[in-house]
Amino acid sequence: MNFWSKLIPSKERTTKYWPGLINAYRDLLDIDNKTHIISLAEGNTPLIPAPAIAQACGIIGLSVYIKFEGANPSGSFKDRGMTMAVTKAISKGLRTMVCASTGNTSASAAAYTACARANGYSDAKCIVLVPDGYIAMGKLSQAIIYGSQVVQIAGNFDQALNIVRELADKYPIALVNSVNPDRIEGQKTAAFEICDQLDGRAPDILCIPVGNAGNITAYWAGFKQYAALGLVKNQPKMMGFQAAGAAPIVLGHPVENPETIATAIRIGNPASWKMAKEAVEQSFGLIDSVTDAEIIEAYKLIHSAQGICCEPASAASVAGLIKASKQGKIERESTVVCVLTGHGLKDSQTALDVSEFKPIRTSATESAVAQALNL
Ligand code: AN7
Repeated sequence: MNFWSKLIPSKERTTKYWPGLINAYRDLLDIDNKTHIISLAEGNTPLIPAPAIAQACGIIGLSVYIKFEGANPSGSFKDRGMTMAVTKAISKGLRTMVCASTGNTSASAAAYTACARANGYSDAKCIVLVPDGYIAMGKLSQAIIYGSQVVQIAGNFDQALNIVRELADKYPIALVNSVNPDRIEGQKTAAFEICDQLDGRAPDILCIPVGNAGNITAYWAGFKQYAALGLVKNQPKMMGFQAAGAAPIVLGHPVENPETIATAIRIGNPASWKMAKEAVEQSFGLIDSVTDAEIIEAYKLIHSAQGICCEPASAASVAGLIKASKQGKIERESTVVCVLTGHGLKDSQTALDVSEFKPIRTSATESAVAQALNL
């Protein structure tokens, strides 16, 4: 009997229509009833039991779950914050969204701006600044096809963020990076969902990749709010993981030229640095780095041993859990949730580059195929 076999079969073969996360958690969010919501039915992402990852940790009685944020409409957790940020920007009368991005924020901002156009704001526009040559092709293509104006700068994310902050100060445009508190407000719903999915408990440990540090900040806000409301009795230890070549919080100083294969978290001076430290300290968690080799090993394991499709940056959460397990930092019988922040199809080139499973070419006959396969 595994997790799935123990579930009671439901006579209801269709689930109720999911109203999007603002409507689902409206009473817990800073939003009034008159606001016109811009939503793509984001949220309600699966919490998937991950026995292969638990096994790789080698800790007795460990339960590992994946919060699969790749199942959001634009394929990443950014949609949670973006439904809120674009909704609020539109309600304030702003029509142009701007962001700096390592890729996912730009895809999400572009998607929600298109959604705003569909919902009566035909003049809504989106401008995204990305580091030229350092964003995964899937994300770039999303920003383009959703109809945003992409600006590729000869610089990194940190420089792009400085530029968009200045633009938003000077012009009547909405900054939709996670320095905008509306983004954090939307993203904290992921913590609510995890507690709901675990039947009114928070996990013992939450493992999460850290880039600009908005998401770890949002999760901690969500867990604290659920505990304060008495909806859960416990709070998780927050364990955040940066890529070793882009690990300013771990090192204790900004990194001028961050480098990692996990381009989504190639960030040297996180905007929510202080809040990330607070989350880790208040929850008795930790912040650590994982090397690109550890990220890629976890990335391959998540796919080939577990069947879940995530991008390299997301795999930092699992790589971090495995590292912490080996260091004796994970207690027996713990319930751990690893957040997989973005969908693997955004960066299929990395999958092709790193996998040891290679396609074989044959002529188109049964015998040639059988021979090539050594059947
Ligand atoms: C897949 O898109 O910063 O610590 O500009 O895309 O909240 O920044 C993306 C970040 C983790 C880190 N996983 O989250 C952007 C951007 C994925 C990401 C992070 C990002 P934060």
